[in-house]
Amino acid sequence: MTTERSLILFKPDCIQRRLAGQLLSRIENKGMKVVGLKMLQVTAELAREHYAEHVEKPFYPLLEEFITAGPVIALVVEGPEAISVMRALMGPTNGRDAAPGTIRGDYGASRQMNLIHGSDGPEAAAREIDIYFTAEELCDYTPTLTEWVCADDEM
Ligand code: 3AN
Repeated sequence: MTTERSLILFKPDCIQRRLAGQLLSRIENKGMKVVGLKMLQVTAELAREHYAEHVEKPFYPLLEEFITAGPVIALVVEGPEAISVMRALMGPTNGRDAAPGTIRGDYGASRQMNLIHGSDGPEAAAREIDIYFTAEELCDYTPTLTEWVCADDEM
């Protein structure tokens, strides 16, 4: 099993709707380890870097307007297969397709205002973590409950 890191964003709709605490609880309850966390304002330049694959697409201007419309909270989450675990916890991009029980399924019904971003693969995770965090901002620690959350051969 691979221990992975994923870059998570609580998007401006999440912050404005005061849902950050509820989303963080879901991540913690799942057994993921938060190794980085900060609030920031995404600039147009940062948005273009993060969403490089979408910059030329027709919907990009609206996406940039949304992601820069208010502060976000960026997190780095670590755990066994953290990337796919987080994507399952979030649900699919469009909240209307997201099953109840997922974050997007429980809190929204929009493709754009879908509350949370998570890296979609190891390369994206490395690139995105590097965009939002310096190495010094990430904490290396072992939560004392680790042995009750995951077996040795799962880490
Ligand atoms: P995710 O948020 O699940 O990582 P991405 O990276 O494919 O999804 O898309 C990021 C954002 O880009 C979406 N939340 C949505 O706002 C916008 N987006 C993606 N695909 C489309 C589309 N086909 N039409 C309009 N907006 C889109």
